[in-house]
Amino acid sequence: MRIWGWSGSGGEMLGGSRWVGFLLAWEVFTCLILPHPRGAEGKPKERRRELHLGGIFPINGTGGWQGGQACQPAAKMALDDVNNNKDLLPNYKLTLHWNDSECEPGLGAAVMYDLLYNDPIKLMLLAGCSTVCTTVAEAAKKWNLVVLCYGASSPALSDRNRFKTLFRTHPSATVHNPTRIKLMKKFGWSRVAILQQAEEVFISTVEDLEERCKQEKIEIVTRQSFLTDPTEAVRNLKRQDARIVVGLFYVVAARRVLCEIYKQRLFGKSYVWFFIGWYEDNWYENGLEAEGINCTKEEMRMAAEGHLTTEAVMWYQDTKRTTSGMTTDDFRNRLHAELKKKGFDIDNGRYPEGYQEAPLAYDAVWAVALAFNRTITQLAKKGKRLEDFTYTNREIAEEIYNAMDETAFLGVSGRTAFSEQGDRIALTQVEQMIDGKYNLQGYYDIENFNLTWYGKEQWVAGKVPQDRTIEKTVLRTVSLSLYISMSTVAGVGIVWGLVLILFTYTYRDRKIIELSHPVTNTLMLVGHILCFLTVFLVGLDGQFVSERLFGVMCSIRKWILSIGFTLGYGAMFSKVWRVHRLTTKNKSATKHKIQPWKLYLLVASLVAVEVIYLSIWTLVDPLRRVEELFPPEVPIDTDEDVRIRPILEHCESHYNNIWLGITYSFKGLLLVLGLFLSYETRSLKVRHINDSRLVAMSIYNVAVLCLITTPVTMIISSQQDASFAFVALAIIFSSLITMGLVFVPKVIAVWQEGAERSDRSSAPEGGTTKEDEERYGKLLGENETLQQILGQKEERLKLLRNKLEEKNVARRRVEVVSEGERPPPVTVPPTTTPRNNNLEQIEVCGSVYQEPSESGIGQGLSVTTRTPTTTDFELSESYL
Ligand code: ABU
Repeated sequence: MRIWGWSGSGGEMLGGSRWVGFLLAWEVFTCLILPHPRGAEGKPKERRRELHLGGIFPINGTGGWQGGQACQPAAKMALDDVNNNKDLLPNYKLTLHWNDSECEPGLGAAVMYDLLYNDPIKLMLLAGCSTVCTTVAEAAKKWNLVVLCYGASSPALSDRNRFKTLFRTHPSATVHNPTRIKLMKKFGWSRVAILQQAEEVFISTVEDLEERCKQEKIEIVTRQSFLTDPTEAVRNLKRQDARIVVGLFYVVAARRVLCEIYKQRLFGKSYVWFFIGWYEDNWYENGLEAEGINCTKEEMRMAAEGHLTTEAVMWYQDTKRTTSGMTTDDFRNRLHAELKKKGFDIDNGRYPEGYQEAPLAYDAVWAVALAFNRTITQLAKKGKRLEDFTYTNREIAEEIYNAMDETAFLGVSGRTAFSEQGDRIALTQVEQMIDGKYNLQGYYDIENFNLTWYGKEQWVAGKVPQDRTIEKTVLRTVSLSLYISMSTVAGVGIVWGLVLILFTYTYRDRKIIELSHPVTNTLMLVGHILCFLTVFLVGLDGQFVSERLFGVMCSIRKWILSIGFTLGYGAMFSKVWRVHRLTTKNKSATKHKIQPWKLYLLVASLVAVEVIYLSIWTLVDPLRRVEELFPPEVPIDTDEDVRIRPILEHCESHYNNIWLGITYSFKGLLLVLGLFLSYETRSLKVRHINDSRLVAMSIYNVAVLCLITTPVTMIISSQQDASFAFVALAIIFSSLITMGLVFVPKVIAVWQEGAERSDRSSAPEGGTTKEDEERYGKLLGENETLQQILGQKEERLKLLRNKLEEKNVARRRVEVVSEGERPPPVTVPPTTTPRNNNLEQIEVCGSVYQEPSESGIGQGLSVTTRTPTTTDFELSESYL
């Protein structure tokens, strides 16, 4: 490894420790052989003693901070200036021995050991790049060496216990954090993310930032770190919907991050990136090819547009002359000249890395000179000399340390002094990239919490980006047109129900109404009206009622629908139930009239059970308003950075499933039982419940609709329109069809009766009327008469048969007595009556029954008649 250095006065390059001997020999030669150089006054110049410094500069590395590119020329300038300043270190000359660390801690340590294990003894070390400074500063104390870092921002270096002999002219990276927090508060960002390279400098900065965010109640939504490849970390930021991101990384990593930002489209109006401000101005365009970055300059520029940077102010802002005698502009001009000599295209804005920190390197050398000056004075008081320092001399080391601690001067980087932790106190500046160039936006004085803001920031679309996607909750409500149409139909149903109640009451004495149990029918109609009413209530959602009222509405509609269903269905159920009971009883029982109270009792029992159940439900675990949240949706009709979070109101109890389970089990059982009874009694007509078959049909209709609707509405409960439409249509259809089936025939019959003004009434559906009754009685009488006639005829036949038999016996006897004079035998001709003559036709109840004769042979007629059962039932064709 080569160690390069330059002599403070001449600046010529020397290489390696082997040259030290040559140097000494040259010194001896010049002192003894050559004439002494003369001062201005022509006096021989006193020979200047050399004070040696060790320098570690990051220059040619591929990662980290290669700030030595500008800092090394700046340090050389400072060395020249110090050595040329006759008031400073008189009779001494500072010499710097340095090498490149490439910002690699391992290489930096090797450079340090080379400096320390090779003569001359170094009085102090200068170092740059946090990772190298950390290594060097931790080790240097073993050699009683003070380390001064001109380019290390790691907050970790502020630990005095760990880095006992460290000073730095570079401010700690923590100075950015108050500035960042200040800006976040200024722009109303309370949700931020952090993306960092996995280096101690950034880790410790982030720890400090997290602490400050916590104090200021700023949420850190995610903290992503990466070693070299930021791809996944940037993707994670996108997944977490990070909008305001603080990025902490060295410049090479920054380019990779920026390219990924472009690929993930994490730039533009919705994003703000905070970058570190010490990258050179055109950092995002440099080295793209060499570093294998897969983005064009234009893409990088697009991604970089609008980002903010924070940085400690490293250039003295005033025009005053500094301790070195230069103004900031003088320094800049000289530095530019030096850099141009080194081949940097400064005129075209091509600054080397470390350009920002160059004043810090310059001031570092001045700080050393000033500290040595003070140390020499202090040591002189003790009769000691600075040049007598060895790596084991703690006394001189302490003097150097104390002198450094007390050093304060106005440098080209501003006022240079060191805190107790050896940190530089500095102002921070904020810049924003606008049209590819950094624009100064303001300063923040972290000591006085004073933000100077110029208000020149620019945002895409002219609006400060949001720290998150604003989520607007939108209540999903039933479509108004659907609600109105369903409610209109339900309203018609209610009116129709009321008309039918009036009709039933008005014509309650008509046989057709009377025999259909008008009270039960009225209960049925009331039930249907309540069900229609529920259609209005089911559609009354958040667009009509407040949240509190919605909860009350839940219970009201539950009660109304349940009671309505129980009345409507219960009334129908009671009819088919009675019909079925009658078919299973003996004939004598069926001869009695049906007791209406039995129907009412059944309906009342069902309603009572319902009321008890609903009361328990309402008291124990009442229904309340529950919100169902849907995944956020991106609105298509707006440019705003919003997402819509739909919510849907439901009525639920805490133990909803249990309550629904009980409800559906009970009602399901009732429906299935109703279906069964309807099927069983499908062919029966009962005189005293003349509309039982129509009611059975209605039960089919209601049961089928309920059994389909209930599971379907549970499945589609998240689709408010479909769900409402399904429930409403089920209620409307089942009620209207039932009302149509049961009541329309009655209305027609009554209407026809009234229109014809006739005594005869049509019996709808073969139902029994008054005329039927009379005809039925007449037929019974006829039947009895016929029975009597038949009995008489039977008797007569029997008599005739007996007589015939007797005649035959007498004839045979005559033949036996007069055997000789036997007359020719007499044969009785066989009966030749056609078969159908053996049948007697009897009309019963309008039906013709044909029964075969018991005696199909012989002359006698044997007629068996079947007496019709005089029950209330008649067989009829099945309607199914
Ligand atoms: N401003 C450059 C800091 C470099 C570093 O801390 O490593």
